[in-house]
Amino acid sequence: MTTPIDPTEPKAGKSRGIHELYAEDPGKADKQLWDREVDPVSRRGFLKKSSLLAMAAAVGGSIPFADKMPGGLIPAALAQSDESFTLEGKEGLRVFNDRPINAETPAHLLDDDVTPAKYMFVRNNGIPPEQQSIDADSWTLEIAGESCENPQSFSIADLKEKFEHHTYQLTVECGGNGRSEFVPSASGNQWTTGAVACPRYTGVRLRDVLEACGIKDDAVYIGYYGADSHPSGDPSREAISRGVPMDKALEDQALIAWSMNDEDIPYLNGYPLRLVFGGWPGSVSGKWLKRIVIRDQKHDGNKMAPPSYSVPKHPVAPGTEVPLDEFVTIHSMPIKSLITFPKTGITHADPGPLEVRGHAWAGDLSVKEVLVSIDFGATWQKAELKDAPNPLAWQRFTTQVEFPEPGYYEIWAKAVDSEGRAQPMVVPGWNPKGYLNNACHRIAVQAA
Ligand SMILES: Nc1nc2c(c(=O)[nH]1)N[C@H]1C(S)=C(S)[C@@H](COP(=O)(O)O)O[C@H]1N2
Ligand SMILES: [Mo]
Repeated sequence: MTTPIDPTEPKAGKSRGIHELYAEDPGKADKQLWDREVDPVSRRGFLKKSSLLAMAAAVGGSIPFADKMPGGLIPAALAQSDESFTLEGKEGLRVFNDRPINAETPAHLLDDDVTPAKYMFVRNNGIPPEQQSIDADSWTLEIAGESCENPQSFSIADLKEKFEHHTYQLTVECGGNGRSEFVPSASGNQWTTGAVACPRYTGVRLRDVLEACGIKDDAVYIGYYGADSHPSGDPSREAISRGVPMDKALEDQALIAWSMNDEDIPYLNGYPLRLVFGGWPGSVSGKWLKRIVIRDQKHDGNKMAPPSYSVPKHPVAPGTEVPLDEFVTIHSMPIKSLITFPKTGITHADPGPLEVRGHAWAGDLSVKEVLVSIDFGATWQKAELKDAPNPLAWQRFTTQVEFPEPGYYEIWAKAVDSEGRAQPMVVPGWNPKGYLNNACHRIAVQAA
C-alpha cells in the first residue's frame, strides 16, 4: 500500500515519520522536496534537531546515534516496513531502501511526452550537497584539466550571459535500469523499468564553453566533478566522477543545464547546474556540477573504471567472474521501449479496441519502428511512431489493440533502432553489474 504524505495533515505512525524526514519545520512542510527552503538531506542525516522527537515517535524510540546517521539514509524501521511511502515532490515514485536516495517511476507515470520534474527518477551515488548550502548566485563552474588551454571559472550568470542558450528534450536512462531481472542477481538498486526520463533541459552547449577555454589537440575525454560527497564521508573521494569521449562532449545536444522543463532543476536531480548527455548511461550526466576537466587520457574519476558502467567485451555465461581487463565502458544505450498506457493490471471492459501507447528510444540512434503483440509475440502489429522533437529524445508510439475474446492478455512492445537492431524478448546478455537490460516491456490486461 502506498501512503502519500500530505504535509498539511500530520498522520499517525509511520507515514508521519516519513513526512518528518523531509520537512524541516511544519510551517514549511508544504514545500516540494526540492524546494530550496526545505532541507531533506543533511550531512548529519535526515534528522534535523527540530524533528528528532517526531522521528523517534515514528521509529518507536529515541535514536541515540541520530547525529551519526548518514545523509539520505531512510531508517530501516521505515524502509523495511510493508508500507511503502513517497518522497515529497516525487509522489508515486518507488523509493528503494538503499542509501542514499534512489527512486524509480512506475511505467504509467511516464506517459507524458515530456517527463514532468516530479516523475523524473532519482539516482544518487553519494550524499547530495546540503540543500541550504546551495546558493545558485555564488555557484561556480570551473573548466580545467591538462588539455584545457585557458582554465576558467564561470558563475551561472556568466554562462547565461556569455553563451547561446539551447533547449533539448533528452532521454536520460540509468545504465542499471532493468537490473532486477538478471539471474543470478546483480548487486545495486533493483531497478525494474523506471530509471528513465525525458524532460526538456535548457542551458548552454558544453562545446561552446569548452571551446571558450581552449581545447588542446591532445584532448580525448572530459570528466565532471559534482558537489556531492562519497557515502563514506571521506572528502578525498568523489561520489562519482565520470565523463565522455570528446566527440560525445562536442555534440550539439550536450548541455550544461540550469533548467528542466523551464524551471530550476529539482534539488535531487542536480540543482543548480548539471550536465546532460542524452542517450548514454545517466551516470555521465553529472549533477550539482562544479568542475569539468578536459583530459589527455580517458578520465579516471570514481566509477569510470570497470566494472562500473562496463560490460564484458564478449558474452559470458550468467554468474561468470569476469577479469577487469575484459570489460568495456558503456557508451550509447541500446534500443528500448516502455508501455506507458494503459497501466498494467487494468480490466478493459469496453468491447471496442484499447489504445496502447508509450515511448521508444535508441541511445545515439533513432527508433525505426515499434511493434506490439497481444499473443505473447506470435504476431506483431506496427504502432504509429512519431519523430523525436530533436535527436536523443524518446519517440512516442501509439496503437490500438483488439482482443478476440474475454480473458487474460499481455501486451508486449518491441522497438527496432535505425540500424535494424530489435529489443530482445528475454533478458539479454547477463553481466556482472546488471547493466543494459533492454528486454521487451510487457503489461497485463484483462479483457472483460
Ligand atoms: N554528482 C552526481 N552526478 C550524478 C550522479 C551522482 O550520484 N552524483 N548519479 C548519476 C547517475 S548513475 C544517474 S543514472 C543520473 C541520474 O540522474 P537523476 O538522479 O537526475 O535522475 O545522474 C548521474 N549523475
Ligand atoms: Mo545510473
